[in-house]
Amino acid sequence: MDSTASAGGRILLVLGDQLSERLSVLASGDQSCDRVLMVEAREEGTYVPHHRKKIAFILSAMRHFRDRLRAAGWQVDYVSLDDPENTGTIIGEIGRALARHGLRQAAATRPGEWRLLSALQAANVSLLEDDRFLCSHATFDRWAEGRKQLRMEYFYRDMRRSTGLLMDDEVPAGGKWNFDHDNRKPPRGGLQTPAPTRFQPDQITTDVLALVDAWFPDHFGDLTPFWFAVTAADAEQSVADFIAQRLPQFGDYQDAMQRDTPFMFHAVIGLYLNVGLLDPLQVCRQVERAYADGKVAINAAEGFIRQVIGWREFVRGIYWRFMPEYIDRNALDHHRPLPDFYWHGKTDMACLADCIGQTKREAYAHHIQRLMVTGNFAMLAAVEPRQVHAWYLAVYADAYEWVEAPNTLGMSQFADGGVLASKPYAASGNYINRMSNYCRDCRYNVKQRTGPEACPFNFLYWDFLARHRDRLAVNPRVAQIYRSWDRFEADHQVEIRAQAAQFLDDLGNA
Ligand code: FAD
Ligand code: DLZ
Ligand code: SF4
Repeated sequence: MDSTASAGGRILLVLGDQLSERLSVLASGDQSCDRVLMVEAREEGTYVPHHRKKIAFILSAMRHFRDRLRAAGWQVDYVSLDDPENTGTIIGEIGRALARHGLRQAAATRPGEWRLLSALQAANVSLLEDDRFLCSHATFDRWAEGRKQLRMEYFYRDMRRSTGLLMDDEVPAGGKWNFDHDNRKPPRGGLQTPAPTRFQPDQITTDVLALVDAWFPDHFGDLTPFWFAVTAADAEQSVADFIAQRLPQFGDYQDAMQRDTPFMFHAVIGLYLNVGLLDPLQVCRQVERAYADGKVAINAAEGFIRQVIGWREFVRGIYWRFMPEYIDRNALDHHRPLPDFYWHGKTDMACLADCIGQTKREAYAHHIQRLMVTGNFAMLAAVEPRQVHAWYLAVYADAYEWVEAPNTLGMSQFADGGVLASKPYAASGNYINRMSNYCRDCRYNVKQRTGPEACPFNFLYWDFLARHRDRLAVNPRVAQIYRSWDRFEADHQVEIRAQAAQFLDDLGNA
């Protein structure tokens, strides 16, 4: 029992992304007098207009978890979305639950978002650490303290040492910390990719789908077909299938994109990790075992483990260290509205149409699609980072602010001015052409920089660099690109900038 427990019992709040039986607030509880509270809250579905499939996933996983808790002996108050008494907010429901049971204390595991953290603090809910992560806030702060720059690679090495993952005593397995260099194969010749395991909706999910359809009719995204796992057992099955079928090629094709191939060789487990259906260390140990058994090469195992114990933990550390001001950062002073086609996918740019189309269907895009297509375009088009952030938070089934915001504002928009990334991930159409087969079927010509057929990523890229020269040219990693710009004829530079200006004007009026 934790020190805040009272003789009369407490309300133990379990949020929709806290569906782990070893959650700290449950570990602190007493089944004989405490009551678990789970709430389907309209506000949580609408503070950004979440994808319909994402809402259905969370609510169905919550209902399955409720049943597990009850089977394990917990008394659970579960407030469904259509309960006429439901106030629609987590805080409102904590108040009602306290009154209903004549209790005075409520406790929760710290939520994954500043907004809810402040609300729970204001409501006097006692908060426990979320120890499902491998790096605590205190450990991250100790690591970050006094460093001029926070770079994932060094953080990751410490995480390898502290977890012992892929370590031969003090030495990294395979002799190197990072095999990223081997993980850049383009999808030449068309790749056959085994799809993630699809689960049939059971009665609970079927009921939730009808509820979400009725309650969120105007939200973005296709509700069906719905095939996500909604229990820990099924999520574990997904991991086993990924390791057997896609992990062997995960490393090689980690950055590759192929039209109509939404999942490539990716794990598609972020959504399960982030709600607690999977344990990150356990998944990494399974991947490590596949390497030890000779089933996958080091570049695949290391590439995967780096994402989970490196990037995932690193961005969380950044979020909590720099919030609340982080969310409003706009280092490049970008103010254009998010183009409408981000919500319907209708654009002649084949890469964007494919990435947004699959986002609408699946609530999923893999990392390079998020970073180098939708993210890259938004940055080149000078879209306001907060609007980009709200879009990413809404549309992906794995999106929660602690992980989404640093990826969007820091990695993809450079809005944090370089806290997370050493330079902007800006690229012309050339990168997309090298790493995908999108350009082949596009109405634009990726080889042209200006003119009616020119790929918009090309003139927008050079215009972006020209606009931000004062800020970016001082970075030695970017300076060399300006030498190419300086070699362009003055007329060509003017042409590029005029075409970019016209394109962005038209975008605003589309
Ligand atoms: P895989 O590619 O198979 O990777 C395995 C796991 O590694 C992922 O499930 C995830 O847990 C972890 N991982 C990989 N890259 C990252 C990363 N950069 N940061 C944190 N964890 C990572 N990830 C989210 O979980 N939620 C988000 O809201 C989110 N928003 C993003 C927004 C932008 C603009 C960008 C560029 C990236 C974002 N990511 C986010 C990171 C990454 O794109 C997703 O984690 C990944 O695509 C999830 O698919 P997967 O499970 O198939 O991952
Ligand atoms: C994202 C989400 C949604 C859509 N719905 C609920 C809900 O009805 N009840 C709930 O407890 N949690 C939900 N969530 C997850 C919360 O928004 C999440 O806990 C916070 O954003 C913190 O990460
Ligand atoms: Fe995208 Fe340009 Fe290639 Fe078209 S030509 S798919 S817009 S990168």
